[in-house]
Amino acid sequence: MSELLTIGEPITLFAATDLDESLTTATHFQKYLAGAEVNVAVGTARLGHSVQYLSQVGQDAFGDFIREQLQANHVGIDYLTQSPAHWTGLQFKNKVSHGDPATAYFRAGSAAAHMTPTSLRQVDLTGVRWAHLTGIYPAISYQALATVQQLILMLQAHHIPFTFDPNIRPSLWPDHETMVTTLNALAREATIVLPGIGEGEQLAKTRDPEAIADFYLTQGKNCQAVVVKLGPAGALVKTKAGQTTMVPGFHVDHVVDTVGAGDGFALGLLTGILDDLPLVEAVQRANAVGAIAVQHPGDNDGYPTPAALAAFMQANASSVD
Ligand code: KDG
Repeated sequence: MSELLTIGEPITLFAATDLDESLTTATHFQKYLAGAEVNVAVGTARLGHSVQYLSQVGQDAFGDFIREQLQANHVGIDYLTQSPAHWTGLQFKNKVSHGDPATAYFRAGSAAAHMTPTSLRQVDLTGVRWAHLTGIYPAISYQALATVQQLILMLQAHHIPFTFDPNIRPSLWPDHETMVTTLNALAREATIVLPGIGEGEQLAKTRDPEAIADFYLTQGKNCQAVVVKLGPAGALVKTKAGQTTMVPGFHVDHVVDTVGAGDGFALGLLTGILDDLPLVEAVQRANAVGAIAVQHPGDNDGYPTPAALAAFMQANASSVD
């Protein structure tokens, strides 16, 4: 079995190549592998750790594309099935010189949305050291949510810790209250919660990073630490033992695309944990992978190899914001 297990919906992403055109006017697109948990899996494998990605795609050209891309990126696909009855999810995004790109999803009723708790029957947790869950996959259908809840029970039965990144996607939820209640219920089970500052504002109803951390540390059943992502400023870490550390981010001159940076942060942290780094050093690595990610157009194409990560951290040690 692999060190890391994650579950999610893989997406075939078409990213516009013409700058500052809307999705209506853009004419040229490049095809990429995407999906929040896919990104984490790809980046984790690139940093030399074994990972299994649990999902379902359609028996269509894009499902084949995703399977091939995962294999090419050394992500384990023991638990990737292809359904003849449902399509693979698609996403489009434009290319902008400033801010976040516009995105459009075509994923309702996708193959991944049709997984159920019985899809977990074959999963062997022997040797798994950590799992990573996000708030995107449980948002896409009731079956997906039930599957995640079942996986959490299995992880807990095997004493396998897991990170939870809320990854708020309001358009995937029936309403705001359901989103907040469900994401907080999932976060309550996690070992480490990774909210962004904007997510904390919606989920914990405060913009104070330490108060966001306290919200999850107090509510969590097994929460050992909360890492609040503060964008270019870095991240605030607070542990159950009460230790609070502000870990500054790395300066980036030119941001190409912010999508995938949060997943880069998560995989930096996860690989740091798998490498037995102290938590604050794992968060430094998380900041570095996030900073590298924003300098590339696809979600995960910019994630570093161990050599590229070491070179970036050494070269930019003095440029922390
Ligand atoms: O975090 C990156 C994701 O936003 C992207 O890959 C697609 O899964 C996706 C989503 O729902 O936004």
